[in-house]
Amino acid sequence: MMRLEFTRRTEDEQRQRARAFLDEIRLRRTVRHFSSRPVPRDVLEDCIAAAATAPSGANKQPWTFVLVTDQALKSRIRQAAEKEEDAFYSGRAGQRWLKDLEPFGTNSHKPFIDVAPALIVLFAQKHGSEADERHYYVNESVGIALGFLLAALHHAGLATLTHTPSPMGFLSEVLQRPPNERAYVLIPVGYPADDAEVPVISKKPLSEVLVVKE
Ligand code: IYR
Repeated sequence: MMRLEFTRRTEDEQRQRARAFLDEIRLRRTVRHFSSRPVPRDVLEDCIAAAATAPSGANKQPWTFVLVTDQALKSRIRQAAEKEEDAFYSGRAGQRWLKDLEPFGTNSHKPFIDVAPALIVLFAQKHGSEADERHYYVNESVGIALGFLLAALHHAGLATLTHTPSPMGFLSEVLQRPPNERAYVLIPVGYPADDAEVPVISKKPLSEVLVVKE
């Protein structure tokens, strides 16, 4: 064991920082219209390093981040994703799901995959590279790392989209990942296009999502 490093803050500081974070994260939007303007590699690496500080079951860190900026590779990924999405939108999803997606105006056309300057593909590791190394709470752990990553990228000034073409098996193939890994999410990263639009949505008020017992 070692001594904890912890920054103690006054309640006023806590209030100020909590509100500042809220004001900032509130402005994060899922972006589907990207500019092709390149993004600095060191910024992406710092954001991925921030994500990789996430807590995980038994600190197994059951994740791999694949950063793709190669144009040909992005195009292959787009092509494979659109093939799956064609099947999704033309039947696999079912009526109900398609109805729920209507407000977002999504379809099987996924230009953001090869227009965005970078893709981060997050893989979850079912177990370690040797099958006898167990991983625990893999979904929870990778979900937390994803949350850190989205917050870090937004904080740095970059736009993101959490894209989950389904199924995502093709990503293992195209990106040559080992069998203990499965794609968890595909994240286009970059700057919004000048004319980017987003759907009009709202978040539930705190009173609907918070239950206090005191
Ligand atoms: N993967 C599809 C469908 C889709 C599903 C949900 I749930 C969304 O919130 C958004 C899209 C697509 O990316 O179009």
